Amino acid sequence: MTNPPTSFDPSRRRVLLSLGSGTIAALAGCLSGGSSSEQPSSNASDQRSPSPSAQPTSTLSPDERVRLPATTGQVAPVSGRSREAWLYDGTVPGPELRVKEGEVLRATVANELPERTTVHWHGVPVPNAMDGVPGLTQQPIEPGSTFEYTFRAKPPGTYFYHSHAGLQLDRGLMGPLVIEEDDPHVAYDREYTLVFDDYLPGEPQLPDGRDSGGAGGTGNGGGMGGNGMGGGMGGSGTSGGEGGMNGGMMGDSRPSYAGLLLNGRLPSDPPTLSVSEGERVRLRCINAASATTFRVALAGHEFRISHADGRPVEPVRADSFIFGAGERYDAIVAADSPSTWELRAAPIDGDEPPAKALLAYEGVSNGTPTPVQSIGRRLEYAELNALTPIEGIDGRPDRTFDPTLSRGGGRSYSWAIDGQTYPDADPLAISRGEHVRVRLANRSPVSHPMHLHGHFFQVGDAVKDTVLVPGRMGEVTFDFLADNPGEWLFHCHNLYHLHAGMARVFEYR
Ligand SMILES: [Cu+2]
Repeated sequence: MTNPPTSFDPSRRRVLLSLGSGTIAALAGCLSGGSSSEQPSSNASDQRSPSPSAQPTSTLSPDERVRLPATTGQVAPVSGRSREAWLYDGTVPGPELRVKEGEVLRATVANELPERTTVHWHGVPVPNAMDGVPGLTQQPIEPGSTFEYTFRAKPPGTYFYHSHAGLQLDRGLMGPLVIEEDDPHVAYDREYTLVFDDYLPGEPQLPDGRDSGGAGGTGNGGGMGGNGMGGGMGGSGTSGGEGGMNGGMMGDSRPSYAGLLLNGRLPSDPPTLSVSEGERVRLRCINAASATTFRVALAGHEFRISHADGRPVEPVRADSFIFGAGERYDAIVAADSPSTWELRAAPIDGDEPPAKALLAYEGVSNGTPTPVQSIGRRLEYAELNALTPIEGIDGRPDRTFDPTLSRGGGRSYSWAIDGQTYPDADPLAISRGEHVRVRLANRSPVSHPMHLHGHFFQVGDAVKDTVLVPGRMGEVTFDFLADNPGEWLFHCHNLYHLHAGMARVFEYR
């Protein structure tokens, strides 16, 4: 059904995928689907407080079905030091889900965890009832229960899926989702999916010791209090509070991680990306970390950035790029330098050793890999030109918001948008069809990767769903079209900031 890119060998690619992301596509069954274009209907008439029986039913018949068990299990990125993690289908990252654009995906999530959970399809503008925000778009899935997420996979692009309950993402509950293009605008011979992550053994906690809060912390309202033991973040004992920047960025924004992972592996045991001389390789880079911004560079090669957050851009050359939690970049690499080279992803705000992969040419003896010598020329947002800009947002916006991003007040660790900490925050009311402008101003010293559910937005000439707002008075303006009614979370994708209140809801019917 799809026309593969020139010189593209699907059978070969499938094998490579198993090397690339740790697991092969786990899509099982392939019912020929009806192609009704309706969105799934929902019996959740009041989505603000979904009823326990609000399992949305879908009139879409699936082309692809996958069962996605969420379980506890063991991971051992460092051999001999196995630790408990929470996993989709037993792996970190979870299985790569692949569908063709326009197909209907049905994912049956089976909750075999000790806590309630949900799954969010990051970046995909799904119907609201499929968006996976507990207490907002659905009741969380109880332990021992299942939930069927059904949606039409479009537009094509590189996405990921992850738990949206509490701090579960930082236990390992995430995996890549690829919606394949019928007609890619760039040619390539093979591809790899690269999932960047920060590895935290044990249970995540807010720095003031509050626990992970189950499904409640990201939407169930109130009651964020807790009595956890000591801070899991930074090790600096930061107790939050206004202006309480003790501990600096480490204590303020991210835990002290045990390591940084690329496709589930520490830099001491990097995954190998095999290539042949003359090939063009597509790298689908996903920042699935909970709190880490990475700088990514590849020794001896230039990136040709082809997609930002899944959306096609005019290919732009860069030696490195920086991406925050939730962002994705696809890059084409011309394999024209036979040797073994290091791909390196260094944390911007941390001191863990960079995550690594090796680009290894077939037929070339594996000598010592050449490390990244310099970061060279870095990709800037201003260089991204979307091939398909968002229609309907020319000219003056119908509505403009000017939210500030800052630490919350009070004694507990909190983060605020316009001084309010979610869920104790006013919804942002908009109307269907409106052109909405959001002018973000960052009044904190740390950067915030801000993510909007259910919509892409235009930022400069790029079309994205997550944008990094720099610290120290950084400002970013984006525009979106209100074309997908519902209640949509808008939040910082630093999991600890989100859980400490840095979220709002855009709502419209
Ligand atoms: Cu943030």
